[in-house]
Amino acid sequence: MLLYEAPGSPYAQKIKIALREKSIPFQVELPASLGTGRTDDPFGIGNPRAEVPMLVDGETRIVDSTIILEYIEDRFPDPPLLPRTPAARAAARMTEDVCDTQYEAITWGFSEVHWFGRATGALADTLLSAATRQTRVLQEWLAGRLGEAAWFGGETFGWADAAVAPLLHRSVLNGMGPAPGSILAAFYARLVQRPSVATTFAEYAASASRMPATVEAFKTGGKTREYRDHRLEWMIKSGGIEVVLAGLRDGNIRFPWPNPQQA
Ligand SMILES: N[C@@H](CCC(=O)N[C@@H](CS)C(=O)NCC(=O)O)C(=O)O
Repeated sequence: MLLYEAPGSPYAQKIKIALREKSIPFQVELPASLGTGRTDDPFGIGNPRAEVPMLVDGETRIVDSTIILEYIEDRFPDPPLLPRTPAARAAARMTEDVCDTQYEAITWGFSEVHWFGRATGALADTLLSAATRQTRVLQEWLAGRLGEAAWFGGETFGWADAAVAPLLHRSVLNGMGPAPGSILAAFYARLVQRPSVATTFAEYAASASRMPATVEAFKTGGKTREYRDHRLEWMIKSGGIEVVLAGLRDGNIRFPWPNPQQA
């Protein structure tokens, strides 16, 4: 199986953790066209939004990390990542959904300011303090769902843990990790010991040296940032509508497929 991915993508990290938990061998490829929205290469086949992750399994091509996770669980049921009871399965999916939407948007917003320099001065302060406050809300919500359990699904590492891991890790790297001594800090300490997670985080760390070149490609290399879904919502609700307007004016942001300019 081939996974089109980017080591820093939390959605791709979720899939790599899941594949590793199930001991499924896979190859990875970082698409050269990522960040352009172009679909004229193999990565673009069956992937109109040109987003990672995309899983290729023979003739089957699947996009969207939640749908990929469902596919992996259906195709390789052992060991299961979803818990057994309908209620617990729904709980795992709800945790994943919040991580993929609200939590991811916060970490993305932080990067837009910190790495991509979309805001400076007072606007940067506004956006970063919004990210800090919202991260706290999300982490409190997660701690409430975890309770005293070792993992989100109970005693066994599973679906929700794979979804939480990349976002919690990103928060830690951003200096917004859980409070020392908290339930979530203890969970994070367990998480980084897990081989599937440790390998995935190590790949992310190894890719960090490419970050300045990535940032440059978005400034001068014809790449544009995709302001999609909850990310766009985050930027606007957190006080960054000017960032969106400047990006549109300067032509360095884009919206998802279909392109409004397309015939
Ligand atoms: N809903 C999708 C979101 C995937 C996504 O947004 N991926 C980002 C990387 S983290 C991407 O590929 N963006 C395309 C781009 O920036 O051009 C999923 O769950 O897989």
